[in-house]
Amino acid sequence: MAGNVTFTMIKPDAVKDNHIGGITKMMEEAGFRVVAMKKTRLSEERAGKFYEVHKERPFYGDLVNYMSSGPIVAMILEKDNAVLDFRKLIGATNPAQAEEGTIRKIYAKSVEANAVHGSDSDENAQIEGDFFFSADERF
Ligand code: IDP
Repeated sequence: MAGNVTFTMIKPDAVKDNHIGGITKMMEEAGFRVVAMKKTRLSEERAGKFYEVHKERPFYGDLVNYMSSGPIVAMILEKDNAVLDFRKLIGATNPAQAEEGTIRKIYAKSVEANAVHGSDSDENAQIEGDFFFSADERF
């Protein structure tokens, strides 16, 4: 299945504002199939671990606080060319630069509270999916 899955989270702001359904609908309508899905809350420690690659970036502390501030929805999604197609569907990191019709353009509030995460490589999709889901939670 390598190359055909990506990992996403609906971030705390979008969950709080009741956009789980709207965002998931956009994903399904774009051809992604939900392989695994869970609503959970990251502790500060787990959020710090998930975003460890950004440890040296100035926004790391704020990002960890934000991502542990409320529940998120984690998902593994399947589709041909999943990682790249999903990055197109979510749009640019900064919603001000995101294209019309992308998830972030519609739902993101700021560069930090940008509604959704999307893996940036096949390798990270596997690592991030494994961070949240065991084999018997995938269908
Ligand atoms: P991505 O999520 O589009 O791949 P990354 O550069 O990997 O973007 O950054 C990870 C997350 O860190 C972003 O989704 C966003 O929530 C947050 N972030 C990125 N850049 C900034 C910034 O300049 N200020 C505050 N938060 C940021």
